[in-house]
Amino acid sequence: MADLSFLSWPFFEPRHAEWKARVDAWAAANVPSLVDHHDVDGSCRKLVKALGDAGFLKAVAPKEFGGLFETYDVRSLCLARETLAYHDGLADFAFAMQGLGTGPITIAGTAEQKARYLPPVARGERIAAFALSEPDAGSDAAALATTATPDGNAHLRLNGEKIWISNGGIADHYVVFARAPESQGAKGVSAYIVDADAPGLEIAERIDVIAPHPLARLRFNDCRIPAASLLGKPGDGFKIAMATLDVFRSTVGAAALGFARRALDEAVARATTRQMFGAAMSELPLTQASLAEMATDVDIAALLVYRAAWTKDGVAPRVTREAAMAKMVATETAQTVIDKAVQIFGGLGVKSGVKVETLYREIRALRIYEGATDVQKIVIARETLKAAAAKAAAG
Ligand code: COS
Repeated sequence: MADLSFLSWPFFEPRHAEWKARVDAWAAANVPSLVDHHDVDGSCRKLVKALGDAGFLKAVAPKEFGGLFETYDVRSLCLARETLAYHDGLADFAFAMQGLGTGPITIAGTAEQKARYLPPVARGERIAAFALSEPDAGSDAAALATTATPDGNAHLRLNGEKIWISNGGIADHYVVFARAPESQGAKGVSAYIVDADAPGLEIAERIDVIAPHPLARLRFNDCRIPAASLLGKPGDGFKIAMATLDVFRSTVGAAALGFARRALDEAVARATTRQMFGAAMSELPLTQASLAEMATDVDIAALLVYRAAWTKDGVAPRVTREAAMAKMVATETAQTVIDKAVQIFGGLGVKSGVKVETLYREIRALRIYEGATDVQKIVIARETLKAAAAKAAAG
């Protein structure tokens, strides 16, 4: 059982400890029977339905549309992701994507769009996806090339490709970012809700990765969508994407934190039971040094993740800097913590299916998706320089 003392930090209210305990008890009782890592599509469908039935997906929708909070309680999202990730990466994935794939609708949708898409996602009856990245536009998201061309007054045609789309192939809708023809840069981008059965939308490739989950390359071939699929105003798409990532980047850090806590717990259990040189391995100073570094890294990550979540929940509407720091540090430190756990396990640590081996594969993508560590550095540096310039201008 992971250390829960962090729940008494001032970032939290009593309801957060209750929420975490509920998610934890549910995951312990249900996740093992829901997850089959050889059938990720089937597992994710079952997980989404079960998370919906248990009421946890209500955390991704506003109260008015079948959810729990005014918009988001990022601390609750982070606690759910941390806890689910502690149990299983796919359980976390299923929860997280329902949030990311509806974030732009919650942030910028009309009442009609929200009423149509959010309640079924919160009940676990529809699966959501977020389609921003392209073969030639990953970190440089404003360079995306997919076009949305007017087709009469009431329709648009999408043309282009999206890649690394989580839930690609099983989603019921995709939030797709596309630009006006001939436009350039961030200002030309708009966001659209595209139903999975839209004519001209094709799953061009299913992608297998080291920690498998539903993932695809999408192709839009004169894909015809209603003009009413637009989210927000034309040209708002890039800002909608960034505002969505401001919420969900902290939660990626939380998932990494869950993986790291699990690795630390596994390492402690191993080190205290494994005999070496006539004593428990945990008696060896070198093992103790590793455990000390791991425990400290876990707390550093937790402090940054929950600082970002708490700030977003009540202090500041925009947490670009805090979320970027939380995501960068939590994913990087989790990689280090898990690597140390593998080392403590010795040969067993790289045996397929052993928990620390699974964590070793699961953590890697988190340092890349939703803004690679390198992007987070760009974001943090810009925010730091912007703040310094504003201070200088104010005299
Ligand atoms: N919230 C709201 N608006 C934002 C914002 C945020 N967090 N970040 C930027 N914007 C706005 C800016 O204010 C700017 O608007 P104005 O022109 O009106 O001032 C506009 O968006 C463009 O911003 P910027 O000039 O910073 O855009 P860049 O192309 O330079 O952005 C980064 C660069 C690296 C920050 C961006 O491309 C990025 O985050 N890339 C990573 C994308 C990603 O996470 N991909 C993974 C996909 S999801 S798996």
